[in-house]
Amino acid sequence: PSATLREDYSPPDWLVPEIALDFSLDPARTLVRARMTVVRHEAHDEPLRLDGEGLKLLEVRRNGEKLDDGDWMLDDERLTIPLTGSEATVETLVEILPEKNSQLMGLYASGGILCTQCEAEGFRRITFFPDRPDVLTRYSVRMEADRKRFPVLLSNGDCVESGDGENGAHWARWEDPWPKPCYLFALVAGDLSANRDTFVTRSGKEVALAIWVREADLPKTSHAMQALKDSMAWDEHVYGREYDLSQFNIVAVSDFNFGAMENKSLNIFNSRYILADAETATDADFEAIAGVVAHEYFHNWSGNRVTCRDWFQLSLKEGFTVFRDQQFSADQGSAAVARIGDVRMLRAAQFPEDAGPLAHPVRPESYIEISNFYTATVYNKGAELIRMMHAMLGPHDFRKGADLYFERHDGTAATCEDFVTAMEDASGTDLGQFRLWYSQSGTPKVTAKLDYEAEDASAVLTLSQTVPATPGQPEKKPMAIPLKTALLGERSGRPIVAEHLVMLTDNEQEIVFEGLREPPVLSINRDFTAPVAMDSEKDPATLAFLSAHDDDPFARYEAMQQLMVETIIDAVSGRPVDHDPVIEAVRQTLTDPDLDKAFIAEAVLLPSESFVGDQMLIVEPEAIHRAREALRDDLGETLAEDWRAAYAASSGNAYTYNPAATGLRRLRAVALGYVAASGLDEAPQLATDQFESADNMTDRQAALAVLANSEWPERTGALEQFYDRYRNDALVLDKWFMAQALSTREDTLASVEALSRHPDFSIDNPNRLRSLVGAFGSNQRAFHAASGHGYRFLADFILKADAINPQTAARLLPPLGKWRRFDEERGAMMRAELERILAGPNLSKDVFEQASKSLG
Ligand code: DPP
Ligand code: ZN
Repeated sequence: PSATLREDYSPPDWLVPEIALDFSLDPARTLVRARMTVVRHEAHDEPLRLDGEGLKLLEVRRNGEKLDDGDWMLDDERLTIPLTGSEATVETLVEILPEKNSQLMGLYASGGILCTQCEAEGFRRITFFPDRPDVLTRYSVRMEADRKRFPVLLSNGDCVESGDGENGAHWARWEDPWPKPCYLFALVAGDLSANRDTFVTRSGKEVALAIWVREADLPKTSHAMQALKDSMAWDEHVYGREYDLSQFNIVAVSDFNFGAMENKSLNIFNSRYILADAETATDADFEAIAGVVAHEYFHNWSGNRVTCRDWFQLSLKEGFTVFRDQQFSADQGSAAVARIGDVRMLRAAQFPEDAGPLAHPVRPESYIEISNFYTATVYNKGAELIRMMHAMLGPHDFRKGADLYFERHDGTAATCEDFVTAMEDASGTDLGQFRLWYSQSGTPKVTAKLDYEAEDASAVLTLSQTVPATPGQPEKKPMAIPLKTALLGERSGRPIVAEHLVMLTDNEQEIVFEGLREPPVLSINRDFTAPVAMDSEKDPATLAFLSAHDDDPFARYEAMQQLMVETIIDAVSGRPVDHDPVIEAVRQTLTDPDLDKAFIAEAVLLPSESFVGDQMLIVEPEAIHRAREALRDDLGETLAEDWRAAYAASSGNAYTYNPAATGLRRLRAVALGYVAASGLDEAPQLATDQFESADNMTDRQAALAVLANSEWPERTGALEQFYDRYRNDALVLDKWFMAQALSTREDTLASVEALSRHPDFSIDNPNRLRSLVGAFGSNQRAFHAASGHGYRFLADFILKADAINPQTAARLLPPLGKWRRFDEERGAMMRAELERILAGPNLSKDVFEQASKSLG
């Protein structure tokens, strides 16, 4: 397979201002007639080339006239039609087989519903078309289907006509007035019921809202509906962006590669990001639903009104939209806790990517399969880039920049460069060096050292940066790194130099602070201003001080995390271990009455085993597990009374969903975990009671997780009960698989292997596959079992899944790419599995690219 390069971009030869699509829908065999107007774009002699994949071509017409086979050319990827003149009408008729479409790209069937997924290159699996985001087209869509099986027919825009057909069929015609790239096309046909509502925009236009699900799921749609209305209001209020059509539809389906898709006015969602009620969804699920509903809605401006010129610019819409949904979520509850969550996610998914063989810039230079670039780098690091511009420009100028960007590029396909230029022009800030963030991959490493001169009451801050070599980028230039910085007084614990933005732009830089009233302690990269790995050479006492006193909640959390990580790494490395500073810091935070409960819960949680592993040159999974468990047990035992008290204080409330209540449940879950670690006799009973009497899924799942990690005899019964209770609810059953796949017990690998033969396991459903096999790949201890059987298990599944759904298969692969970070035996076994995958028959481009780069 060959690579597509960013530098090879050239504008389309032919534009398609209009298309009329006519679907004769049947899951077994669907006919698609496409009539498009094509217009020559600038002067050239190129024929019309239309992308197509897996289509059975039945007919081609040019300007109304049927063409013979010799008049056009067809290969695996393309239909080529010679055209003269500057404009023509081209018509094709193709046959597709939705029921056989297991890739879930193009038109497919999910639980009796016909639906589409076109981003990035799925439209070519529906009809022949120039499948690239810089071709913007007005769509008119007619569809006909059996009325009984498919009573609801939806597409983009508005339904302008409908009626009855022959033999029990009915039809509808939808028109979308806004030209759009084909990846935003959508169609749905099915037996669906709607939760309907309305939203009145600030200029007084009424928008009809509907969330379409199976009838039995209707009661689970109210949270998503509220999130949609909140998002619509938020985007008007914060970005001045109003909705631009008279209806907005969301459809939830059970089989979906992504979380959701922002098709113009017809969002299609993975049901896990729509359906929720107290009994079946956790607080984290509720938050994720609001975040994804907001994300897809925000795409209407950042993605749809202004789209991407080519797929190398994916972060233009994704980075900006993730930043927007993060801002939205921060506004819904505790901003500090939201920020901690963003960073946790970035560090769990993006930092390892940036440090491994699949590292790529936020704006990649090349790809073999674009589906492989829907990554944490493009999304989450991309969002951090937007956030840094927000920090450098300030909210006022950032908004001016966003306004200018929308004004300049509305209705067009733009680039990341266009976005940065708009920010620059609106604010007068020079972002020249900052642009390197788009082209250089790798997480910059920043060291910060503060030297205090008591005699002249001054201090010198020495900052330095290095950007590590990454695949294809051996040499790096210094980046422009914004760092919110303050100095705290060592005696008072108060800020003595107020927070301000320091720009690190050279390899090394010195900053002098004068007039210091007392010895200073450095607080830097507050609120995680820049996505860097910070080494500020602080001793445990200083970290403990900051974890108790830093006035920036993120920095406070960060100091505690660092203290915990260093303590665990000391133990792993065989250095003398002192748990006391961690225990004391946790005690102070846990018992601080002024702190928000949700914040306490985040702050006292130990870093994950994989995060600790990521900080080591060579990861030692067993030793990390042991050291972390030892610290957990010590924390549990030494602070047993405090955990019991925190548990009791956060218990006994009837379920409600609001930030205060979710904070209490979060702390309760964390406290239960530590009570379990304390070895208190009552722990199994406490967990079992919570499991059995919970009036909501957050508490029940938290107890199940503790039980699933335990060696207690109560474990088996709890897992059985959970299964019996929820066996008919696919989304909850996913949690059951996941709790076992994430268990830190010794026998997890064996139990995951057994679960993969469970009658409810299915490799075809991406959610189920991810809940078992995906979760297992992220379980450092189990996946890296010294036998190598974890590697073999994952590789077997990647090969099996690749034959069904290459996109989803390829996303399971990254854990194997970490082989350089493990000892020789493990590394060799991981490489052997990658090689076995590469030797697989009929390997997809998706898996080929990930496996070959991972070996590289
Ligand atoms: N559906 C994916 C997202 O919203 C791709 N656009 O991020
Ligand atoms: Zn998105």
